[in-house]
Amino acid sequence: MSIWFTEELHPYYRKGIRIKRILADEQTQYQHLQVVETEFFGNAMILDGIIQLTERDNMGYHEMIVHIPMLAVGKPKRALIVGGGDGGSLQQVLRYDSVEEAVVCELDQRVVDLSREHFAASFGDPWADSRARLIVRDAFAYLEENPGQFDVIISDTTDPIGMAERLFSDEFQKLVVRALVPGGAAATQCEQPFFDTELIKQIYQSAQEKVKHPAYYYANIPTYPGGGIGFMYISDTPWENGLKTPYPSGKNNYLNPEIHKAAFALPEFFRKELYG
Ligand code: SPD
Repeated sequence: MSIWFTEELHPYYRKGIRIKRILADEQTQYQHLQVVETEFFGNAMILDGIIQLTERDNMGYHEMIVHIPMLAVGKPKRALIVGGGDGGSLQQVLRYDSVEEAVVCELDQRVVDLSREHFAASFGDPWADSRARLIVRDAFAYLEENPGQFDVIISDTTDPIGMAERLFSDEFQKLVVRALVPGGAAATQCEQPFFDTELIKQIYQSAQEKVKHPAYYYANIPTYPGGGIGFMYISDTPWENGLKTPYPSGKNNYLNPEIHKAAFALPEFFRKELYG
């Protein structure tokens, strides 16, 4: 079998990848979950018709959403991953010897189960690490109950559609900031400068009201719309602090010191929109 999978996240833009076979296809309690083997990108996870990750290009996403806040904080002890049931962010968080506990608050147990089955070659089994704790629960409720608990929070979510829309709200951001220890840092999945300019502006403005050093940064991921995705860094600690921190053990495949700095450089049209 060889078929094209076409994704239409925006009504005016489509992209496609060629698929060799379907490895899993089920309707969970929350979403349509597919795992496919692709022609070029290795295995891919698709949720409600939207590509979440592929084995070949997920490193840009997971290394950047995790290491930018982790390095800025220095020696993070407790980290929270909101979403992230695939284990990609968890794998990166656990590279830090300083981490004593990494909590993953994921709504859909099936994302965890099918990822363990189909992405072990890429992510290993981070869940087997004694520092990892999975909480299958709505992140809003969990954050409400856990103020001042985390050095780093990573909001590794789907796109702002349906039930995930509120994870991009001011209310959610408030809870994230409240759940950080003083000087802690968060990074949230923050979409695409060309397609989501207004949403990113809103999220940045919200962050400006809550922390001293919010900033937007970007990574190249060919299987996401526009070839990449951005993140909002949210902290009273400047992201630049991370430039001086040694990398954790293990291998980076995307992040290096040049990428770390360059990720915060924005194209002029977008820089003006965001920073004026
Ligand atoms: N448009 C796709 C955005 C996907 C963001 N979530 C990725 C989850 C990987 N852990």
